Amino acid sequence: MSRNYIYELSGLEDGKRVDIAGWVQDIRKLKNVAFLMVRDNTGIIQATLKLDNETTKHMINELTRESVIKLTGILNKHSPAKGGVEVQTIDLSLLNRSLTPLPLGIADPVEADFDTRFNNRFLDLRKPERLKIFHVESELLWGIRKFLNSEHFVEVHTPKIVAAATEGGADLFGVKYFEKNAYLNQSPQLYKEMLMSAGFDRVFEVGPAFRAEEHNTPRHLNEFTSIDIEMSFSDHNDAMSMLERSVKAGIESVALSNTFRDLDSTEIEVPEIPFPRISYQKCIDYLHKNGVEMEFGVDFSPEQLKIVGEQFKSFYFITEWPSQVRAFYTMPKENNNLVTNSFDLQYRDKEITSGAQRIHEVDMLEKRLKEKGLNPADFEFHLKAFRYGMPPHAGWGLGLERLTMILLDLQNIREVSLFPRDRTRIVP
Ligand code: AMO
Repeated sequence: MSRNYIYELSGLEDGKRVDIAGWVQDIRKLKNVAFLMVRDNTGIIQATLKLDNETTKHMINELTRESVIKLTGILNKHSPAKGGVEVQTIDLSLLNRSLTPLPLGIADPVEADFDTRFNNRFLDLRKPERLKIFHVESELLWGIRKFLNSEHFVEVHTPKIVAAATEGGADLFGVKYFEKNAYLNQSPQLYKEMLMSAGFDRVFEVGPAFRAEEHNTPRHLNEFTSIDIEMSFSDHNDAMSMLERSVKAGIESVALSNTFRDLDSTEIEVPEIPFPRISYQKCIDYLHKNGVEMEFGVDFSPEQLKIVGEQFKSFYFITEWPSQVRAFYTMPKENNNLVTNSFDLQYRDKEITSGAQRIHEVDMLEKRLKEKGLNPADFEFHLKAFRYGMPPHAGWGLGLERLTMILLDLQNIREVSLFPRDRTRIVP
């Protein structure tokens, strides 16, 4: 079906014949004329329709809000309607009539409660401000993909049904895999590392990660999208540099994009790199200076991160985490085994990415597995890749929803997930 997108119309000549298609957001009937507000994914426009015959009058009487229509008309650029542009309808077809009443109004000034919105997410997503979130997310990812591609990373797809945990034994969803027990993968960690042994040099993956975390917070989903990289002959500093350049490229891509069409353009600030780096120990010192207790060897609480984050305007790295709070594969620092060559990328109080240089020597890796209470035999398929020539390597995992959330200053991660999976929600 050939048609004009609504965002294009203001750029066309007055008097031009146009075809538009979309949803009827609002209908106002007078005696001899009807005004329809027609919305597509790029904008909204008023269409006028003369009620000068019985067929048209009948059709308008039958028309409900959110019905899908197609119309042909003449563009009027001297309209008293908002924006000064309207379409004077010549031909209107009803493609699909919406039931009434709607479970969720699209243009209602008062926002519905969270459950009503997410139970009717297909309607909730019709709101232009929701659609914009996913345009931003798409553009952000596109920018990061283009950047990684220009840096010679190969995009890969690793299994999501797996036999072993990556990020420690807890928080795993079990699945029945014929006569065996399997899990939904928490992260592509082990597979991206094995690909370093396979000689891929640089890989990235964008895919789902599953975490059976019991808590319900505004920052956690039970299924999220992870952007992962792994790079050979590299350490944590190389990985941090690749990360800040990736984040900058993604945000730049959003800032330069014109895909929002008629939607309000967002004020996106492209961050300057390099991002500041502060060690875990320095964060503790800062907390102590501010009268907040914190022991070495535990993770920061959200309240502690709020205080640490006050020192920075936007992105910063926390480096040199203690080995107690990092996964078994994390490389210890050469002259100080208490800490690791690891980092988190933070945006104020929010964690966006974790990464590290990895252990590439098999004996050390086995030792660390045991220290973490894991059984090396369960990881034999993985350890094998380290016995026959594993290069030094490093990488990171970035939560796409978290990055989108901070970019748009949204307070709940569910807003940036089309159909969020949380502790209580699995439908729709
Ligand atoms: P980590 O477990 O820290 O590290 O996860 C990496 C990033 O993924 C995002 N993230 C989440 N987003 C939403 N909901 C969740 N439940 C959730 N959990 C994590 C965060 C986080 O920073 N294998 C390592 C990465 C690596 O070292 O390469 C890993 O998975 O943005």
